Amino acid sequence: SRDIDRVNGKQMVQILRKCDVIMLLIRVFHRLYSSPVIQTMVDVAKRVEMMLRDPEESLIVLSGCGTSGRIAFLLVTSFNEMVKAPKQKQICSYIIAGGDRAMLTSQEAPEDDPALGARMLDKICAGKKHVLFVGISCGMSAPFVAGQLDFCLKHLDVFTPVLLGFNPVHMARSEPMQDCSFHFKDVAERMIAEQRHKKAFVLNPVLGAEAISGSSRMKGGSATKIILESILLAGHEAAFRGKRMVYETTYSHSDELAALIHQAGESLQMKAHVYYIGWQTLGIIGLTDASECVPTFGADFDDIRGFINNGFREMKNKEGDLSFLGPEFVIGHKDFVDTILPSLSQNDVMLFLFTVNDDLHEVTALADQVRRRTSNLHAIAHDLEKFTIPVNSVVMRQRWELSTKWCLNAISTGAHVLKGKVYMNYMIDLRVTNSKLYRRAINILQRFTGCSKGECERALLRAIYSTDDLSEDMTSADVWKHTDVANRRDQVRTRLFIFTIC
Ligand code: S6P
Repeated sequence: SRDIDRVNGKQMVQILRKCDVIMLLIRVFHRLYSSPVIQTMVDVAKRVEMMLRDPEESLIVLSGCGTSGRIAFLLVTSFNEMVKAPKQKQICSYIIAGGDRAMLTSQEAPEDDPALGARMLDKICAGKKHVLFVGISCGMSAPFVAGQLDFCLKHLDVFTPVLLGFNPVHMARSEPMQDCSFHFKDVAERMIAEQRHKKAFVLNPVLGAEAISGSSRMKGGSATKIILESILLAGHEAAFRGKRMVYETTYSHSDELAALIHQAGESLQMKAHVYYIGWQTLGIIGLTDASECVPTFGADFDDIRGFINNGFREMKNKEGDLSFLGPEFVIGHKDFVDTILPSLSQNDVMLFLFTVNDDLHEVTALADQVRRRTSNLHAIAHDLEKFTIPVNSVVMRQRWELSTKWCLNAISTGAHVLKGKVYMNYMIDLRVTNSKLYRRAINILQRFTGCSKGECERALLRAIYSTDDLSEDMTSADVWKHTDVANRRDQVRTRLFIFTIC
């Protein structure tokens, strides 16, 4: 993908398509090499079954930061819907670092806090006798998740921890964590040791690099969804077969996708907007994709925005209606009609996301309203035609969700590439708001300047502290002190950009 910043939309879709197919080959690859990955999935699926047999005393928790937490939320929503548990007895629960607001806005700082992760997990599991905990960290790096796994390892009588990530354990992060005596790699190694007694599980198939280096919202997020769905449904054979069909159906529309990338790219370049209007879980996929553009490409929250039918009522998130938190949290279709529609222009791209199972009268009525203001109106609409083998409606919806995720990831990534937010395949418009991003910023500077690590770190610190004369206090401070300063500067709207002049 190194040339992704120089190709047209059609070639971009081909590059992304090749990256996504690697995920689908995991199963073939691991079977060929009789990998333990499939066995581990079966073992974890058995634990899910045990939890379902004893729902009163048991809980399944999916947890992660950023995209990993958003995927956890989506999976939990679908799964609880499938088992139709009444709200107070939900068998499956999610944790996202930073709380529900992190579903719509990037909250990078809590990702660095292992104690916070452990506290949130402890709270949510109060009174449960058996907890299956799945900690998701694509890069095997998030301290928040490490803190939770460590907590589980100390209470193996109640917890069965599972680590889901896409790096080998020896490449897990070994950097010290805030107020903590262990690092991520320590925890991953302890998990491996417990796996021998089937008391803990590490699921870490290798996916290869992301199309945009470090943008784990793409392949990492999709693989998290595929793997956990397979486990939760305890039917990984059928699920994988279905996913391949989704892949073929989605990418058979490469020309239309390329055209949408160009439309969206042009809009962003004209400082216009892209609006996703989604129904049900496709609305959640739209909200997620839109909110991730802020940390991934340094976008403004209103460059690409998502809206869902019935707003927070449809989201059914734990903390309820968050619209009082600010404009980023205004997400209902009605809000779109009241606040955006009156000033919608021909340069804005409108993208409707729905399926045959949605209220098509409602879709048509909204489309008619939009058409009065612009003809730049598009849709990703799913029907049943392509799928000849009958499957239940939950599996069908999961397939529509994955297809929509792939389309939106391609459109938002492609549009930002065209806007110049990616150099080669690096996200160069980066805010240094947690330790992972701090390290990434230094690596990017090193990669493109050829200067030493020390020189690049000092350059970064000079930018963070806005001074050419770094004091001893500044250079010797911990990483989280630096990211804290960078975060606070962001609050006064001084953004810290890392960019390359080429
Ligand atoms: C990546 C996204 C980030 C990550 C988050 C967690 O595209 O912007 O928000 O999801 O940093 O990463 P990980 O490696 O712990 O899943």
